[in-house]
Amino acid sequence: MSEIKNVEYGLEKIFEGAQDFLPLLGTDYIEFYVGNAKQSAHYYKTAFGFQSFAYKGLETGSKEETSYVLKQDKIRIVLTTPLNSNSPINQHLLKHGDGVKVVALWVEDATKSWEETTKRGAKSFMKPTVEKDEMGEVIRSGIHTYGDVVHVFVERKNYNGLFLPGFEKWESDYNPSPVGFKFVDHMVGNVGWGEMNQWVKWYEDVMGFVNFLSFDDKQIHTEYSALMSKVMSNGNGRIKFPINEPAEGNKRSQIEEYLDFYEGPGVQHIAVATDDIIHTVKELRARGVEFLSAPPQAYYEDIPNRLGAHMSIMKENISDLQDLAILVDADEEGYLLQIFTKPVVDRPTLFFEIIQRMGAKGFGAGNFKALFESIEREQERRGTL
Ligand code: TYF
Ligand code: FE
Repeated sequence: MSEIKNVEYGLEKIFEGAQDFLPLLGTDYIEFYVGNAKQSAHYYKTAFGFQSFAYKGLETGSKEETSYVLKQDKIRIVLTTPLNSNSPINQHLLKHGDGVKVVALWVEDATKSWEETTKRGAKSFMKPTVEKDEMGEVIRSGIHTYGDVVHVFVERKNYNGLFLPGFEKWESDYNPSPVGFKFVDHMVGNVGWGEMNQWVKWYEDVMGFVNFLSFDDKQIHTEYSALMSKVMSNGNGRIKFPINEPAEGNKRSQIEEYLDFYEGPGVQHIAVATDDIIHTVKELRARGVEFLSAPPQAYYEDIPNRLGAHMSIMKENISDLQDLAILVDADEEGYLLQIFTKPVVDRPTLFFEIIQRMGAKGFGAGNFKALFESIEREQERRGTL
């Protein structure tokens, strides 16, 4: 069912096409605008094993907004809420509900990143701005991308502080253990009908990314719904942004459902890497995280067949995977294990993916059918299919 655009994806070869006017060192942080940052922070600690890291709010002199920063290995999330009705954050909350506002990227030079991208057509969100404290200085700049999402470039080479000037260390007596999240593997954006290719071109032209995998509606469809997806990557492969758009099907595409409830394009899912998905998923389930339901028995029976030669290197026991509803897929280079949470907000919008790559560089195309059927079972329950 899945056809991979660049079949021999020796990655160096693919990334050769990428431009290096925007060298990216990694994901710096992901900022969510939420209605109640205190309660969201408790949820991300309790349920997802994030650790208390930094804070700004009334106590630190921040009068307009409160932000909690949580960390788990290389992942930093920032949960921000407005403290009064004048804040522009309210507009975002009113329209979208809780969601991702900032996908911040770690760079060597935030000024150059802003200049290179704005001169290629990016709309500025934030001019290069120096923020200082006794630990040094951070320079940030930002550009708008799809919907109300922005990319902020963060330069921290002259900074030894914890997070950013203005934040204090957040010490808490409540410290649930981590669940094994390591880093952000990819972050996916949903864009409007017919808009995918213009955003693909935007990531190519403005950010120097390359399109390294594509899935069209002939590959990605079930009996009911369809979508199209193209994966964009930067030159070193550390930043991967798949972009989805809805396609015409017999019923409402999950992407259309997202666009209706988010009231526009936005971040659909954040995929976090673990090196022990069985442990991670057991922990998450024990802490109340809800996942999409498992595919039928036949899916698990077919795994040896689908994995072929990779079966001999597979360490996990199929019945453990089935018990936890974990999905498996393989490509030329290895296999991968993945699972998807139900939406983590009340609107059917943002969700998380947990992924363990055992050599595979793909996105689980062999799982799309089973995955989309589980999503449709949820849409059916919500009456939104
Ligand atoms: O990121 C991906 O491409 C995979 C599969 O609505 C996927 O995680 C694609 C579209 C979608 C949900 C998951
Ligand atoms: Fe994904």
